[in-house]
Amino acid sequence: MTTKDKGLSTSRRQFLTGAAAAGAGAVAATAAKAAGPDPLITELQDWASSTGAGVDATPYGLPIEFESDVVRRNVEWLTADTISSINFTPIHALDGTITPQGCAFERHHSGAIELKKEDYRLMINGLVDTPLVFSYEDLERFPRENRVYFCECAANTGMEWAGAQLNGAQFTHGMIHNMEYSGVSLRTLLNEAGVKPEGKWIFVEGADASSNGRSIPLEKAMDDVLVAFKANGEALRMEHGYPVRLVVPGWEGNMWIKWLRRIEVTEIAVESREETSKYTDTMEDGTSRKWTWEMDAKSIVTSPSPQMPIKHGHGPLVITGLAWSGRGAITGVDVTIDGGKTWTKARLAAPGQDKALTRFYLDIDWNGEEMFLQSRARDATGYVQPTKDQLREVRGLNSIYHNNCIQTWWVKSDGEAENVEIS
Ligand SMILES: Nc1nc2c(c(=O)[nH]1)N[C@H]1C(S)=C(S)[C@@H](COP(=O)(O)O)O[C@H]1N2
Ligand SMILES: [Mo]
Repeated sequence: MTTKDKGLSTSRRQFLTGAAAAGAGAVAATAAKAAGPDPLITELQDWASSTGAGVDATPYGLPIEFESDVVRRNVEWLTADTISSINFTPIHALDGTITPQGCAFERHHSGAIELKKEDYRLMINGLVDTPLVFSYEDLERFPRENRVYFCECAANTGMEWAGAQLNGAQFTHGMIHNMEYSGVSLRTLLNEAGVKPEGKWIFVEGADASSNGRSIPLEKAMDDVLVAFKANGEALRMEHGYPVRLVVPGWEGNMWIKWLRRIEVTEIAVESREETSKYTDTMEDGTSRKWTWEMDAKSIVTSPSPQMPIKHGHGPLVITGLAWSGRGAITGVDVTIDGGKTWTKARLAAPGQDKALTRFYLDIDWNGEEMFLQSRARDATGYVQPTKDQLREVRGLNSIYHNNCIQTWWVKSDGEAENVEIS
């Protein structure tokens, strides 16, 4: 692959100069058009013959209408009830690493609630020296931090255990978003209340009807957890927990309590519904895995993919995707186009960040033959993302949560792609 790679850059150069000189091959269609005068170049266009929209037209801007398909989507059979439900981030159509709030997946157990800052209260009670209640304004007066983290629902890719099912990266891997959070370290607030020596856990709950209560070991609570009120620079959107949510870096999305209402310091874990009957995985022998908090290293090719077919024919092709790990930074991503026979190191757009999405690229010269496209992530602990078969060997077939297996897209010679399994 390495020697082939070197060849690629040459042919890429030839291709690009060829295009400019109206060359043949893959560029035939473009070149034919370029042979005659292109009205888009030679004629005065509407958008240049009159003035555009004024600065008062969009006090708060929305994406341009031509991008109206870059939206959250549901899977119908998963969404019989839209109140206790989930939708998916259009990861296939995004680039970079930051997820705009407007299209970041949502997961609610009892719908998104409207909670005003004035009505917001956060209580810390239980095994503390001084039980405390904070208003929103109180929280704003503690030293603030800014950090970027991914939030992945434990059920992401959960529909793919038994076989390839959903046709698109948005549906197979879109229960994830990655934002820059501004907020107060939970450690700061816990220290303000003073945790008693018997305090070993916290139980966190939201102000919504479900409350979504979860237990978190004190060690994690005192480590990198944030009480966040801004995401990507602006207030949290209602659906992401306005005005305040918990950010639990690297750990399953269910623990990221939205509309955060109460933190109780306890001696033992509460073992709530969300950590017993839900968010546990039944193994082959009938026992259940619990406390599976960390999200294992995972990656996905976002393009080409079923919702992002190759439309430009053979020649230069940008393969891109995302990688992440709940155990730290991504240190490498490999990509294969032949179903895992040969792997090539992908280029990371930036060095992997702690518990945040990493964008990768592989620039190839596609010969127009079908591909079995996969990506494989590696994290700072040395852990390597497993194949589907390897994961099933350990976990069996009764799981829903924590499916971090390698995904395969079958890209056909016409550029269309399909979700498949290979073994
Ligand atoms: N209060 C509250 N917090 C909650 C939930 C909820 O229903 N209520 N859902 C949880 C689940 S299962 C996930 S995956 C994440 C999703 O966060 P998002 O809606 O911002 O994507 O929020 C978590 N926090
Ligand atoms: Mo979730």
